[in-house]
Amino acid sequence: MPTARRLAHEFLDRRGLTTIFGNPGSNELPFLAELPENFRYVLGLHEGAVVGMADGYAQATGRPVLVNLHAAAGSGNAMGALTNAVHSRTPLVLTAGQQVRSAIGLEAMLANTDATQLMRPLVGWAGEPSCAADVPRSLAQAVFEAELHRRPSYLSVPYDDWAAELAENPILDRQVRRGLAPTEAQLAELVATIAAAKNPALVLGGDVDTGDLFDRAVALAEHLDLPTWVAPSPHRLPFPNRHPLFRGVLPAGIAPVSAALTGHDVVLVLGAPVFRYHQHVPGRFLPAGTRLIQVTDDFGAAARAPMGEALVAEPAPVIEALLRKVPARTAQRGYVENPEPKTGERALHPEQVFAALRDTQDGATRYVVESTSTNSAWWRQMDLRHPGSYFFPAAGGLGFGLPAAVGVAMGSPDRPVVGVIGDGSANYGITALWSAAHYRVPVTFVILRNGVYGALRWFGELLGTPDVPGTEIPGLDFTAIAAGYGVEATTVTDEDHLRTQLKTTTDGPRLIQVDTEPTSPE
Ligand code: TZD
Repeated sequence: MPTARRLAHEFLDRRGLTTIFGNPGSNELPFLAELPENFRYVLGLHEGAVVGMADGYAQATGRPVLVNLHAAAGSGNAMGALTNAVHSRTPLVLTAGQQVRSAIGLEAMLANTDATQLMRPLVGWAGEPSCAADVPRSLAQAVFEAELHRRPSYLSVPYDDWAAELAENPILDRQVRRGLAPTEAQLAELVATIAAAKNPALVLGGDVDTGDLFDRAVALAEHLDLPTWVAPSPHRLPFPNRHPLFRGVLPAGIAPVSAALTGHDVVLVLGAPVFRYHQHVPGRFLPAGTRLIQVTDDFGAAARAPMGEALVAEPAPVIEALLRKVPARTAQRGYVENPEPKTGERALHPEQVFAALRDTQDGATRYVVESTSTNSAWWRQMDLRHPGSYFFPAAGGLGFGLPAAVGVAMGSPDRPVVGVIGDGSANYGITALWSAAHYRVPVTFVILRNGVYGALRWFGELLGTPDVPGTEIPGLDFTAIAAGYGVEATTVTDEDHLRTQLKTTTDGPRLIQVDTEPTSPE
């Protein structure tokens, strides 16, 4: 008779979840024993880095990924990074080892007390099998919950369950698929609304890129000559940022969004919450006379929106219906040039760094960005034309960028990957450098060293609290830190040196530390 472990491995194998990101402890060892040869275990040295790498890998591959955490302590360490995975809707399947069943109630060391409550409200579903015989089904549920809800799930398994001998299990053959198409009537109404609109606009969210709809979104915007924004606080780029129809990233405040959309009678929002505001700037949610229609397959995002209409459906069939049924208008195509980069006085301006990346890196490069005060410089200087070119921490939780760059590079060996990381942000996920070195992951980390928490200084001004402590971080040397983790590194201070460095390639990880001038994100 097969063991619970054998059935679990077989189930994961059949579903293609054969790369496991983890940091193990004693409770997890019985699950990891006898791992089939085609499985790969990617070790991260801290659970924040484990989840960041898994998130990047899952986003790059478009597939659910198994994460193995150690009991309550490892799960707790993972929670900060998990906030990002929740908002990027990454289907991470988190598993954690539990004490043996007889030791949970008496709270022996490493008992995960109330394990199913620990990760709420971040995970969409959390479970612990009620008996060993229910382990394979529970694991299947954890995978399907993550895939169907596009939200991390969590399964805690007592470690004495894995050796239990069980009957063959029909769970191995299950197929669970997702398909949320609108009805014909809903499509017809939407088509009529857009066809009748005098001055419609398009707002795209990260789900458009996640759902492989980047090119179709361009086709739609060009077909209908739609001015196109990216929804506030983007974690992916769903549209080429130098396209003549691109109007930019909508500001993340209530009144500024309303101001930006003024003059449009219909605003079609595809694959985004409405909206992910950040700085609190109260006002009208929408300009007078503007009708907003949100199409999302995220039930929660539709339910909690403060205004507008929502159609809960995948954006893909909506895009195709509009392309087929609304008559074409003439639109501009192609790409517009970037402005001249601003220059720094005492150190490089971030715009000089980004212009150098744009000029030296392959056009298909994937960028994982966690540099918070350089936002406007980034969009002014980059020219991103390909799907899956941009990844940012979706909940603003630092510690995503460096590990996610490793995960994205592991998940897409066919495209170069560059992590653009602030000198503050880099510290939260720094141990991923070791994984990058250990697995020889081809990834370039560009660390922008401005010596401060730049975004916080800007926010301090915004909130009328400019004199706060804790925003200076002098004295960090990432070349020394990188050397300690086994990653080769250099410091550059001038533009020519930066460009020369960026043109060289290696088959493993490397880190370029660039001294930059503090700037404001707007
Ligand atoms: N801790 C975590 C986990 N996430 C956060 N977002 C913060 C703290 C607060 N925070 C920001 O929101 S931005 C920022 C902090 C500390 C500064 C990041 O500094 P940096 O980039 O050097 O990476 P800039 O360009 O200097 O802002």
